[in-house]
Amino acid sequence: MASSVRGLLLCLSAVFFCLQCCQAKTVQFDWNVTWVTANPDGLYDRKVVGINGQWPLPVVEVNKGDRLVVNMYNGLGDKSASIHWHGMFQNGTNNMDGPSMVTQCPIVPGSSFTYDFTVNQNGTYWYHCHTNYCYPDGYRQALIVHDTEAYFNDMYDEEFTVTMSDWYHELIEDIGPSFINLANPTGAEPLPNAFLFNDTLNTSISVQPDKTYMFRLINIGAFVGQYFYIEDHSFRIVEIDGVYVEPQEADILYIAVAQRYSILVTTKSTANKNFPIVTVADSALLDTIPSNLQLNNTNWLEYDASAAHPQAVMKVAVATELNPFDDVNLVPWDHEPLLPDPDLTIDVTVIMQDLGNGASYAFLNNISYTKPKVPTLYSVLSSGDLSTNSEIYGEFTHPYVLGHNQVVEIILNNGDTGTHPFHLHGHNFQVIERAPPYGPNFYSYLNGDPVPYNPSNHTAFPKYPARRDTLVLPPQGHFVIRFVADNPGVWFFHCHIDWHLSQGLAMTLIEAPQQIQERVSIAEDQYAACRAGGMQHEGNAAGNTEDFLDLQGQNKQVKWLPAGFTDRGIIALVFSCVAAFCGMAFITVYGMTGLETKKSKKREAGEDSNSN
Ligand SMILES: *[C@@H]1O[C@H](CO)[C@@H](O)[C@H](O)[C@H]1NC(C)=O
Ligand SMILES: *[C@@H]1O[C@H](CO)[C@@H](O)[C@H](O)[C@H]1NC(C)=O
Ligand SMILES: *[C@@H]1O[C@H](CO)[C@@H](O)[C@H](O)[C@H]1NC(C)=O
Ligand SMILES: *[C@@H]1O[C@H](CO)[C@@H](O)[C@H](O)[C@H]1NC(C)=O
Ligand SMILES: *[C@@H]1O[C@H](CO)[C@@H](O)[C@H](O)[C@H]1NC(C)=O
Ligand SMILES: *[C@@H]1O[C@H](CO)[C@@H](O)[C@H](O)[C@H]1NC(C)=O
Ligand SMILES: *[C@@H]1O[C@H](CO)[C@@H](O)[C@H](O)[C@H]1NC(C)=O
Ligand SMILES: *[C@@H]1O[C@H](CO)[C@@H](O)[C@H](O)[C@H]1NC(C)=O
Ligand SMILES: [Cu+2]
Repeated sequence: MASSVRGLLLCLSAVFFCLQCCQAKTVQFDWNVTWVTANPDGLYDRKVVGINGQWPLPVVEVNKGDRLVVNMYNGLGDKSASIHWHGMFQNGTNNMDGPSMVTQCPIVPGSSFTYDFTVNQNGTYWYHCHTNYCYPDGYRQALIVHDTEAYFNDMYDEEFTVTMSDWYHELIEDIGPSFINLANPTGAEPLPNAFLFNDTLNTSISVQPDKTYMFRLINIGAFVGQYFYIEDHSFRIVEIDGVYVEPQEADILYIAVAQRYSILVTTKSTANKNFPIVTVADSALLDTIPSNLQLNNTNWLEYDASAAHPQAVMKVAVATELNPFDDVNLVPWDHEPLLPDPDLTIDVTVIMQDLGNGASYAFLNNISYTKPKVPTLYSVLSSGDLSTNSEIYGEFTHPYVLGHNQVVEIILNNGDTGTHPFHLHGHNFQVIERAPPYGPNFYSYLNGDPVPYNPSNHTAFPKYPARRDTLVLPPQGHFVIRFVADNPGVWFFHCHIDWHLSQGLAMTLIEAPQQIQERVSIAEDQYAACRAGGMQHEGNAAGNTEDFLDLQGQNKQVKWLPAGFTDRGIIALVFSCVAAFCGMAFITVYGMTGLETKKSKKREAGEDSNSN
């Protein structure tokens, strides 16, 4: 009896599956990626990465179940590229994930690569270049997956996609080299010149009274998180990073780079006013705030185009006093319960420190991610039985081999005074603990030493933990996440601040390598991309195809400072040189004037905590 019922159910589900796949379509694009000129902030014309001569880039929209095929030709002439489909699990298609030297070779100018995968997820995503730092030059845009079954479909009338981002006037290749540099021992990140709202400014979003609108909000920036609110309107959060959540009333969000929120906004019944949509850049991330940088921006929920469009009245003097909703408290719509105690725990601590060349780097447990000579996925595929031995992936890719279907816990402690939005490829994860929480105490751990996670003294874990793919690590605080290793692949775990990624704030998870070997196959054009760039597509991290345990010649992080020589020493040295140099210049010009050198408060505090 029971088995015949089961048989019937199986049969029915097969029929449904079939119906679904018959409706699914292939969405195909040919993208010729070239430089074009744009001026989104009205302040400066610059070269940006365009697709088929166009910028802003096309928003990609698919239905759940569709196959997405993007044939990308790199027509930039002077820059390699690749595309990461941020938030896509790439289950069975790890080779389509996009990060250079993790799952593929960079696509050099003049060559092509075809991304081809099926989308079996719902919600709000984005795509961006994932080779060195290439996305801040404009190579990033929204990716929307429509779901005819979403529980909130009948709760709104119309939807809008809205991105926000930081924006630089200079090409990243022009500012990058002076960032990781002896002359910048504090690791001060380059300052953006503007903050864009949907790749422009001063936008009016036209609405009607007594209606509900869904806004898909995406921070596609490379560095700065933004607060978001609409004057005199609250809203309901219904999705984060592709995970539907129980509707949750809120009025201020903090959206870190790479995070997404879908919210429902119900309009007022009267339509004689327009209301500022306010975005405020998280100035706590900026080492200095130039007087001409507009941190807060006003756009409008426009009820009446002919009425006034007032500027926002700022509620607080500084952004950090805004009190955003804490995403840890969201409950996924699917009520996936707390995962059991982990089979594998990865316990890592973030620090920022100078290495022997005097430049500032970022570390997870003293390792600053340094790319291997062979993409890690290709090492998995060429190493046979040795694929389960983490040594072959090289010490400086910071590899962890995960067993198939293990429950994995990552404890991330922050020995640094900055916030770091961490992203895991290939999964979303349960957020089981974060301290300090969002709100007035978010910076409270800065009053003392960093507070690492203590497994024997933590708050009760949520019954149905929030899940997402990018989570903010608080200054000097910690977070703990869990996921099931049910998606064989090589997955990058990294800070999504592109500057910090370039400083090495990343590690590599090699999930179920034997299952990767069974499931993932590489198309010829993908290996061809390696050959076009003169790179190997077989071997260990050092490119050794004979002896996978011989890592001689692997890429290594810069050597540590000699014992006794501290960051502080370098900073003092550099600043005294700068001061002396400036001093001389001043003396030349003015005869004699005092000079104040502003040190980064952030780094000062950071060093004290590094020695624990
Ligand atoms: C890409 O666009 C550039 C500039 O318009 C053009 O010169 C080139 O032929 C195009 N390449 C391909 C493969 O379409
Ligand atoms: C946006 O509005 C401000 C203030 O009115 C104006 O100075 C600026 O030029 C506008 N920018 C763009 C890109 O429209
Ligand atoms: C934001 O920009 C995208 C791409 O240009 C566009 O498709 C979308 O409609 C814009 N959103 C709004 C609310 O105007
Ligand atoms: C995706 O959509 C389906 C159907 O609407 C829903 O049941 C499922 O919970 C959604 N997945 C997530 C992760 O929210
Ligand atoms: C808003 O911007 C103005 C001008 O950039 C600045 O003086 C002010 O401090 C900002 N307020 C917040 C809360 O960021
Ligand atoms: C990092 O290096 C320091 C100094 O060499 C050492 O004391 C510490 O234990 C290391 N930390 C980890 C997590 O390996
Ligand atoms: C446990 O954690 C709480 C909150 O962080 C702290 O106040 C308390 O002192 C801790 N207790 C022990 C025994 O460490
Ligand atoms: C990947 O697919 C397998 C089935 O092939 C499934 O069991 C697993 O849950 C999926 N994992 C993710 C993260 O989608
Ligand atoms: Cu970071």
